[in-house]
Amino acid sequence: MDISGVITARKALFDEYLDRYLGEARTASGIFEAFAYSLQAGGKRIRPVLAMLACEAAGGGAAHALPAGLAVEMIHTFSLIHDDLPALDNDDLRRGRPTCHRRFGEATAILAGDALIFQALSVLCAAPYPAQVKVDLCTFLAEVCGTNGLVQGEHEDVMAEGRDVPLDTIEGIYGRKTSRLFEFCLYAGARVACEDAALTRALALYGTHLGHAFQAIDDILDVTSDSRTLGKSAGKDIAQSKATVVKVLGLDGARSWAQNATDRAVQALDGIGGQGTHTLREIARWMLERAM
Ligand code: GRG
Repeated sequence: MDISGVITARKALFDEYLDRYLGEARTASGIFEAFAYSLQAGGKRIRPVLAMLACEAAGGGAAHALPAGLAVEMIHTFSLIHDDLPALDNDDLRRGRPTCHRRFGEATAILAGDALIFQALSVLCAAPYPAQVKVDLCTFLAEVCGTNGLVQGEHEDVMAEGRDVPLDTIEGIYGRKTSRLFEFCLYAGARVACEDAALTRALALYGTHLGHAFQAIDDILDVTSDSRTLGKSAGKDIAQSKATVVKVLGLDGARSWAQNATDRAVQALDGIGGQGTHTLREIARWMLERAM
């Protein structure tokens, strides 16, 4: 299977949809300019792609997951803008461009990030999904972002800087700051396509383990790659003494840890058949090898 072809095609569908959305939503404001700058800066779009693939695995068409994918990419972009702020990671480079606060100033970046959260909810509420599906998506999105998700994970990540923390603490941080949003992507793609709760749960669990592997590879690349390839500052984890699996296990140990998480992701799909889950298995293996 040409897995990069599968990803490229879904990414192109998403980028077209995003451009259309921004064309229609455009306002003559500094906030909108910063908001669109960060959303259109590129990025792998792996989260919307996963939502589309989950939708396909659950019997729907990829395009049906686009509003859910856009909402999740907005939340992800918001989290990157805020993560890059001086009070958090204080970064200058993101997606190959100056970070939002470097380009527009800190106040505008904070507010553009805030706007992305609310626009994400607005996109979900306006989506052509049944009312109950929209309620389920908004409810779950709030859960994975809140005090048992993204925000909590980011706080734990910042608090763990410079400290010696055990592996299970790092697993908890990865789970909340990265995996919960992956879990949401898979959940959302399945939820908009079907009413099969067991299938939706299995896909969401795949997303959880995949998120762990993804974050571990992100941390490995921070050490082994360079800023030009990654489009963001490499080498920061060691400089800031971040709590990562690389710090605790070394590079080889971190690779095995990512491999185990990938195996668990693939196992979560056991018993589910179809071409769609075959693609998800392939993508999990492909992600282990990613170079950016
Ligand atoms: C209020 C929802 C909310 C969050 C605020 C700032 C913050 C709390 C959370 C940030 C968490 C964070 C930065 C996690 C890192 C996850 C990660 C691996 C990001 C990189 O993702 P890629 O590689 O980036 O998919 P691209 O640019 O390709 O989209």
